[in-house]
Amino acid sequence: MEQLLQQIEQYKQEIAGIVPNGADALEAYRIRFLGTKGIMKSLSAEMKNVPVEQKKAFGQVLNEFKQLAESKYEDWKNSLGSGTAGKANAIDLSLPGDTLPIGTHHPITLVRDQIVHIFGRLGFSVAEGPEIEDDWHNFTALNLPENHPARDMQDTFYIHQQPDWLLRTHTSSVQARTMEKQKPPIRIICPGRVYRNETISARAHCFFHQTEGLYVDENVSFADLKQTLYFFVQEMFGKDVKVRFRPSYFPFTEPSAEMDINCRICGGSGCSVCKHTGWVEILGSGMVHPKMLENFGIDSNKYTGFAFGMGIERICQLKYRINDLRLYSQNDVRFLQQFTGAV
Ligand code: 2U9
Repeated sequence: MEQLLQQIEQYKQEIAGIVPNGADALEAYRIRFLGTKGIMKSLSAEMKNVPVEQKKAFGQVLNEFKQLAESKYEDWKNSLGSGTAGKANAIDLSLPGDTLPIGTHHPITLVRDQIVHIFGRLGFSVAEGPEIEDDWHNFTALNLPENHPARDMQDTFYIHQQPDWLLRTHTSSVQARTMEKQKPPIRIICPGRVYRNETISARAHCFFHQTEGLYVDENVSFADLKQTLYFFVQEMFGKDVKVRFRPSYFPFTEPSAEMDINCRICGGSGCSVCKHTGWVEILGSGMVHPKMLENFGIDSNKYTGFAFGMGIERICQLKYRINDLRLYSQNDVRFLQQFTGAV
């Protein structure tokens, strides 16, 4: 009993010394003194240990203390509505709202939209397809039968439970799906994310973005391919851009060619991006292999076509001088905030 009275006296002094401030402190006070596991509750629980003859006196002290703690709480609460502490917490609905920071477009989105826009002006429409593909659409239908060495060019992520399924290694599967259901003329571009089993570094990533294109009609020629791609780079990089085509190999096209442009970083004088050659490769292309047209029931005597593929990150690198592929997926706001404006 002695001890309890002493304790209550201490609490009273503590309460008397409290200077009321913000709502958070008030709530902390309420929990400490008046809460379901608070001081008041535990003092009341002591009643059972007090000798019978002292119960009445202890009850009175406790009651008095309870009233003191409660009135402190009420006064404090009321003061929040009017005093300085209250003003700090009160909401003034007449004030203008906080402006939220405006987001920016990801550079990959900016460049993809620009590519779509440029080819859109030439009559290409966007086609899309699944990122989880089957072996047929990603490889076999594209002239890459099982054991074909070119399959090794693209280390593939296979789905464990379903070995026939994989993460697409290129968006060529979208062209395959389009040729399956649509007859010529076909004029599409296929932007999208692709996956390859690569160790992540500044120069390689296990996913990146491509835009591929396909044009199949009567009388489509290599000259059409060259002019289309020349128009594209002029629109993307400026009229002064220079191009060159080099013979290459892709299983889906014959003949095939890679296209270089003069280095946008150093202007041709030599830098690490162009490996001091003055030229950078930006895309692969070629005339659609007749066998591929036949795979999809398109008469290769009547129709011809061209196709191309490019990495969006590569175009971004040249436009914005982004030299580390990891920056695209780290989502560091300091990086992302640098890209403003719509296309
Ligand atoms: C069909 C017919 C033709 C797609 C093509 C390329 C050339 C090419 C790569 C360049 C760099 C992609 O980002 S990259 O790895 N692509 O060079 N792609 S022709 O040709 C097709 C595809 C599908 C039915």
